Amino acid sequence: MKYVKTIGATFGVAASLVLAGCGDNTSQGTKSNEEQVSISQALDYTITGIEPGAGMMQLTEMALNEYENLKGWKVSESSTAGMLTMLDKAIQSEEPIIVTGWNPHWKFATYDLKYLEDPKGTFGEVENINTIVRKDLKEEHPTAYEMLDRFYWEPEDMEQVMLDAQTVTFEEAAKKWAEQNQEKVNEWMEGLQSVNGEKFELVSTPWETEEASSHVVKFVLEQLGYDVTITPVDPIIMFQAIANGEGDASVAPWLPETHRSFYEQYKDDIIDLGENLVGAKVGLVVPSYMDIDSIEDLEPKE
Ligand code: PBE
Repeated sequence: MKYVKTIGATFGVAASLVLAGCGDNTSQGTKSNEEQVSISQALDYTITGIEPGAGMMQLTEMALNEYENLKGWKVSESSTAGMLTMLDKAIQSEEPIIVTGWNPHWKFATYDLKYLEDPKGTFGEVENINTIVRKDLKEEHPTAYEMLDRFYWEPEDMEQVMLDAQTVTFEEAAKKWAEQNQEKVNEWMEGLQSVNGEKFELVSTPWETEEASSHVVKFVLEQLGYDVTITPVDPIIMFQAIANGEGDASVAPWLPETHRSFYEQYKDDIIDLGENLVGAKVGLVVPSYMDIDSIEDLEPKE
């Protein structure tokens, strides 16, 4: 699917003009024309969100507090699938929409989208995905600990698994990736002592990015002889489970911003093995045909 960048074909042209090339406060002078509906009004001052437990939802709430021009705005709770349906519907009719978005994600390949500039840096610049393990993992499961410590891949690797998983299961997509990237997988396994069916609990979150990474790690740990379970939970529960030892490890924390508050809360009770991926991103995302570029182009609700 490819969407042509035109200005407000179905959404009023007046609305686009109000915001076109505006810096701060521009709508003030144009209020006289009652016909004009700004993008902010058309959106009913609402950002389309995802699952209430997502780190992104917290960040978006923070943005609503930090940006004065977002006074009176709200973020709607939904699900990732619900948000994607709303995004698709808006794009089909070229209407405005603002969603909580992130990379890696196929929506950027499917639609023509852009991140709104974030001058206050609420959503951070680059996000990383880290590996965390429970405190006594190194002593109890040295092989798994060492493999997890070595686990590191690129956004393109994760995207490959996510792309394949659109037609096959994540299990199969992860296996295929591992088979096509033997060299990398061998490095993660090299010299490690195999185990004999020991149970291993990987705690994850429900998003496709984490389905991809968790299934690749599961596959490799299984090659080393572990019996691996993946349990997807809300981000806060993931940190909690590693902190209290109910789960063994997670490759799902997004840092420094997305899961910052959860991380801060549990950091003394977990072992952080550092990044397993660098170059993710989170932010407010809009279709490219929308005539706004920055969060600061939005108007407060009067
Ligand atoms: N996400 C995808 C998650 C983490 C991975 C950005 C939607 C979140 O907690 O917001």
